Amino acid sequence: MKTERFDKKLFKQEVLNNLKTQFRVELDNASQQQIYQAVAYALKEWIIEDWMDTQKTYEEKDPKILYYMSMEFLMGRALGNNLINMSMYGEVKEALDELGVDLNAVEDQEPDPALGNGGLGRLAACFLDSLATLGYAAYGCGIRYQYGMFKQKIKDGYQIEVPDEWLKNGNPFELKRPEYAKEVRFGGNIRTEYDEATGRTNFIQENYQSVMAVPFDYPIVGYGNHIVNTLRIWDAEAITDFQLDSFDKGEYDKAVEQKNLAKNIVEVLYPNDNHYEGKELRLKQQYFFVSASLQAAVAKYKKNHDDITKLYEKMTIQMNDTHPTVSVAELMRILMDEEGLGWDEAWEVTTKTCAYTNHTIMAEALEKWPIDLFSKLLPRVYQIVEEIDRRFVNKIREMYPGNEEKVKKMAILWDGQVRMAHMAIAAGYSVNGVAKLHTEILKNQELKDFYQMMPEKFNNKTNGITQRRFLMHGNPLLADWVTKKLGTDTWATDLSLMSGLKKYVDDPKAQKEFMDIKLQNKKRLAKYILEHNGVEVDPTSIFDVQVKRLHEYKRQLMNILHVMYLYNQLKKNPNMKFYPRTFIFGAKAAAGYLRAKQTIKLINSVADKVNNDASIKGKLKVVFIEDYRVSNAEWIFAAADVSEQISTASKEASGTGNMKFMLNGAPTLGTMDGANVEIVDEVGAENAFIFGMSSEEVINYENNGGYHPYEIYQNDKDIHEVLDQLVDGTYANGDPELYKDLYQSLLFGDTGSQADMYFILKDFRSYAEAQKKVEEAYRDTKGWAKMAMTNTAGCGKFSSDRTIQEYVDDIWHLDKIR
Ligand code: 26M
Repeated sequence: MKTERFDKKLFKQEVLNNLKTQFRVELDNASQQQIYQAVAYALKEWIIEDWMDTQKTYEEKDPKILYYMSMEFLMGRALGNNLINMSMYGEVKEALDELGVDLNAVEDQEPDPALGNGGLGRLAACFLDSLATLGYAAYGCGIRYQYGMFKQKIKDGYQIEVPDEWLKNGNPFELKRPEYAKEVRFGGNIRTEYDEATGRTNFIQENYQSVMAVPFDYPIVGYGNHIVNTLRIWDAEAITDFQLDSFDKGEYDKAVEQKNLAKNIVEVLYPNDNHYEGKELRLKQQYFFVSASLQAAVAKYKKNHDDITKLYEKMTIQMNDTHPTVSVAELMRILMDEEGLGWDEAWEVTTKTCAYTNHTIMAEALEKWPIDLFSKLLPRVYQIVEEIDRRFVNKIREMYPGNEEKVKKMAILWDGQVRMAHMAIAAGYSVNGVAKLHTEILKNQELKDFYQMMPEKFNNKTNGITQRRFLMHGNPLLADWVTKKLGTDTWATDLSLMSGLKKYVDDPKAQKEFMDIKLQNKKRLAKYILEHNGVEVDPTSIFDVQVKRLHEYKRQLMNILHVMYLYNQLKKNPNMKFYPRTFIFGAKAAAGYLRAKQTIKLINSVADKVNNDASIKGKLKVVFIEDYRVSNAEWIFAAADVSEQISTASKEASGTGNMKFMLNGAPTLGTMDGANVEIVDEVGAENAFIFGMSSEEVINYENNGGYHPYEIYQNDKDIHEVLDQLVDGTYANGDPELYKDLYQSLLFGDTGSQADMYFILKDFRSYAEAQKKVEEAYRDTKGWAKMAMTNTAGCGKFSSDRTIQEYVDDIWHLDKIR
């Protein structure tokens, strides 16, 4: 099926044929799902050729390979994206039109592969897209969860979690590779045995349980370059009877246990974002995919190379947060126990191979495994961690003689715990943060001692996003307009060209075209909202959007409190000057995060009340979009006027939604946090609405025991009123208890935690003022168009292509394939 040019007739034939051979149906009788499958399989035939060619080229050219290790890949739908990257979207749309089939409806049949929580997982997906597009040999390595991120239903305003059966109808794009299966061992004990012949001590794991890790490969299609990389995610299968040692055969209990282990290990993605819980199964997941991936990577290297001590010349491992950092010890194990290297040789290879990215400074996200859990599950790996720690502590003592405070702060093993970040930093050749401010906070606060000891390891890599999905696919109207204005479509692989739009920001015709496209996209979203929420929203109102995971530090609560405040004003003064506004929220809360769930309920309660109050004449609407995910995100970004990025300064490592809004022409309403700082650098303060405390101020308060929100409550009557409404039943059918916890958390805190830990009341006034400025700015139609266009024109830096090129230049040093 190798064709430089798309053959429409052939493609249609393929689709009809697939319907017949797979489902025994003619087009007229086929369900939409069957049509989706038939189209996807037809496309796969096109992809496979490029996939095989790419892998053959890699074999021949022997480039250095990146292994991007991540517990999460939030890929989103593949069909439309693959069509875009293969430059086949328009033609396939036409082909299907001729068959009387609507490509949009077909795309809508694909379940969103949601093997990720939020920012970290989506970043991994953008990185894979950019790596393939730039022509670098790379594997994404992860887990093929049976159930990805839960589907969110809203019932009576509450979040309900529904299992995500994304594999129910099979997956046309995946390829099972049983020939690369690897065994992964857990538990048991380690027997040491002196080997006379080699003079070495062997470490033999006994009485363990094991599972087979079986990889499934997904094609990652580069844009317009025929390069197809691989996302390799591992499924678990039980070791079958005939694979058991003869000694083990007949051990019925063990066979059942191993079956359960295999079933449980890949069952479900933990739906926590930025929050660690010391669950044994989670550690099993981590070791499972790390061990399988590294075994496969080393085997691949050995196929074409003899000298294992040069491994780092041909492969590098990027650890996406601490989740896969057991890689460090597992690579040491493979190099020593299986490849026969001594400690020093193995350490040199490992420390030249592994690199670590930090994505958060939230203390509750740091992974610290209890030693007894860790050592029982991974007895040999734990021995290695002990030795890494012993040597690292020696090094600390050498550098800081007599300073046991340093040991306490930096040791890997401390207080009965394995501190995973410390191991990653001790062993990694690179440690990076994900935005300038974040990296500075790492260097000067969170990881200060490590930075002082090993400054050469630290570097910044500001995040980015792929314009192929978030503009070309998500906003085709704007994409076409940009191409027309720039006279080229090469911004698809060079987003810096967007700056060429700057010359149009004052051009009335261009302004009108730009805002017209925004209106079309707002109408598309309004229709979606009507269909899904039964709420009518006015496409000419300001679409003010906050979509992201629900977390206290992201302050969705501040946003909705501000809506309550506006509503109070409108009620008291129905004729006040007020530009119609639609506040749009989308967010999943971790299943066990009560305060986050209460916030969702509150948003929905406010929506109910406000949307049904005829007295405010529809000037204010509130919408909570159910099941926020990659596919509906694409539409939401395209339709947004205002991008809410309102985290407590210092808490949001980077944010990437902020960049997707900017790309689509929505100015940022935000704090000086994460990558917002760099967005303001690019567009200028006059093209954003910045408010609130700086990160220094926040950190200062934190170091001095917080502040007194109660004083604000007493002195500010509007805030007083809004807070009282949390406990007087206004939004709770008279139930004063429903939002009591939210109220308490703001004014008094819990035992052991500060009142209003995220400075909501402290920043409230400044937020409300910024919101007023938004309204004023929006009234100035031309001024707003200019501001929106300036954001789109200024987004060049935030392509993940730029980010990946920086990782390649400064960290990975990969060879470019042409
Ligand atoms: C940890 C332990 C157990 C279960 C789950 C976790 C866990 C899962 C996801 C912890 C953190 C997780 O994600 C963190 C994350 O998404 N961080 C975000 O990363 C983005 C990409 O760098 C940044 O843009 C965001 O600012 C940052 O919050």
